Amino acid sequence: MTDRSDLEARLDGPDRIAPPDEFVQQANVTDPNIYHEFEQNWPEVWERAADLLDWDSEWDDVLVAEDAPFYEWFVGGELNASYNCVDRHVENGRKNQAALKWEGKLSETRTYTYQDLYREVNEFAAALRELGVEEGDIVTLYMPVVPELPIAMLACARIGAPHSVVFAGLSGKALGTRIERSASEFLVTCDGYYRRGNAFNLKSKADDALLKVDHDVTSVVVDRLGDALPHVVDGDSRDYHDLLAEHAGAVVEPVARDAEDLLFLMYTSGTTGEPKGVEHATGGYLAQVAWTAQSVLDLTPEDTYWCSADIGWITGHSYIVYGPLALGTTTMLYEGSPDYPDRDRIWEIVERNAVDVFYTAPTAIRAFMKWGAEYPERHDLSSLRLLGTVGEPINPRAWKWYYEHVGGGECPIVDTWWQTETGGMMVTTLPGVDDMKPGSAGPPLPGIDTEVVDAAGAPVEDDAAGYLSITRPWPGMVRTLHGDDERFIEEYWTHPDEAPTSDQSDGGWRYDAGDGAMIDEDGYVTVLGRIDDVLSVDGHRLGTMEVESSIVDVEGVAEAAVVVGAGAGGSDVFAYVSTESGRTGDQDLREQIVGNVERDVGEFAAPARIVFTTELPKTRSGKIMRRLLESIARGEPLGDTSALRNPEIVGELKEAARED
Ligand code: 6R9
Repeated sequence: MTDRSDLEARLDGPDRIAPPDEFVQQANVTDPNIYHEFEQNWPEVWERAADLLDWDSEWDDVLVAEDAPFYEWFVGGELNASYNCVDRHVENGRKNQAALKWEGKLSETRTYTYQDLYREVNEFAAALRELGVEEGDIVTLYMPVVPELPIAMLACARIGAPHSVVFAGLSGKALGTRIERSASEFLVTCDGYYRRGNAFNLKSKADDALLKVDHDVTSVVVDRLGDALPHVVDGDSRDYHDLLAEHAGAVVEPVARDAEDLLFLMYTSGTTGEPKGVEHATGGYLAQVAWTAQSVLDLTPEDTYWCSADIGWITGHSYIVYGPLALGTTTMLYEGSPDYPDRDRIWEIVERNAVDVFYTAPTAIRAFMKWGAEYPERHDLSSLRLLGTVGEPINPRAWKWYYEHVGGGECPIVDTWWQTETGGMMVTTLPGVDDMKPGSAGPPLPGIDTEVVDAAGAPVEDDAAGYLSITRPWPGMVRTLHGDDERFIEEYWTHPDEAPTSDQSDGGWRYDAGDGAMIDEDGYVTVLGRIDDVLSVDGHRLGTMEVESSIVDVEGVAEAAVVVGAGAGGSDVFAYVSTESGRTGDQDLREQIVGNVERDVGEFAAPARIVFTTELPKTRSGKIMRRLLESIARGEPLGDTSALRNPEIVGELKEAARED
């Protein structure tokens, strides 16, 4: 542990912290010239990322921009993601190394070596084939963080069937919509999982979903709960472990997939209630996540690495499953929550497994900070070498707490900005190269170009706030929205004619990230948060519309607006609800609202607090002033309220929020 006074001096000094020497000496990337090299040799330099993978056939072109913004990467190349994440490590003499280490909710543990992973991926791939899954068929996966989830993902990838993972916290209704939209005819789910120690039925949510789907769906059910819940396998369902037994020892040749073939589909929230089916291509995606896992997370095959996200979201896809496994690392899977059975659960797991690299969300860090340093202090965390955060802006205070109390002042922190749509990390320091500035994510990665622009698309000055945009394509980028090319262009892209600064050589299109940001004189990007109606709840992305439309479905509710509160972990959705005249906001209405949101969206989105009001604060143009509601929810100063049509409502809301 670093000397305390030295650490304090470093943290109190100018807000710029150099990476600790000991880290730099062993880091995967240490040459500052890497930025220049990428610049000089773009886009060919991206071959470095692709070279981390084994290809069945070499690509002809690194980038094809002919049909921009439908960019194509490593065109003509062929590879298989499952082969890259599993077989090649077995072939390279590392079959006995742990690939997955799972920590279950009730403190059960399971370890899969690369050989074990190889066996089960092959057996399940054979089972999927037998069930009729063909190359190109979309397989929906609806499971909590159990080993069978990454195994099913890799089995799909092996036979060229794109997966569509739906977060287990989403409702049956949300699952049904996603199955219907993607015309997916196969579902792999499980009987249930534990929530705070109680058995929770997932299969019944999946059954609800299937009732609303018009086509036939064949499902496979994993027995997760044993005797804790009756394991139901009925009708068109098959039992996962029976299928494995039937295909024991089967070997399935990995299918050579075109670099541009769909690896997976991931539904994410947008500004409207309609989920967007983000498509990721096999070659570019895998290259970018492997490269960033190596250069940013600094992973090596010897590492035990833990990303505490849920595999049901992009962070889990890219940095629990594909990135770390492509590099042959040991990746941890954690099913539980950070405070069960106690608030030192995370640190207990880090110590027991000697975790080298830990990656989590600011909302979790703020909860750790609130619980107090005594919890990490109970454990020996000296195995840690690097820390990361993702999902939302991290405030400098939480950053410094993480640096000091978890990293012991000896681990760099990478604050990684990226999105479901970017596939992999985009803006972050390189931990072996760059100084860190708490609160600022860092410069765009080598090969990535960002710009902060005003509403007209012109770049703003240093340190001025604007819209974050990306001015060149990148390998892991979203290829389109499933079945909706038009919406893809509309949502994200500005045409070169309207983008005054764009370089035309790569098609000239500019990607609009939907975030507010500022860039300082060193090129460091500080992300301010979403500028659209998208919330980040407990690290998960959620459209306000999805929740609000579910609330206003309740009889007696006139209008609703949801925001996220101070974020001390767990669901922190704060709902403001105005009622119809004659209806008062009572306990019964509260319960109905919570029940509706749980049913329509999922339990993670259920409001933790509901404030009833006579009216919502609106601007003169009739827009709900969400920023104000957010400040009230967080107990922050309200700022300028002069744009309000009904300023008198503010006092009432503050009062009601205090009482609730
Ligand atoms: C990976 C992921 C994307 C949105 C993104 C932004 C926010 C992510 C951030 C960050 C500030 C960071 N975000 N990382 N904001 N600093 N380091 O989270 O994907 O669920 O699609 O969310 O998350 O607002 O636009 P996704």
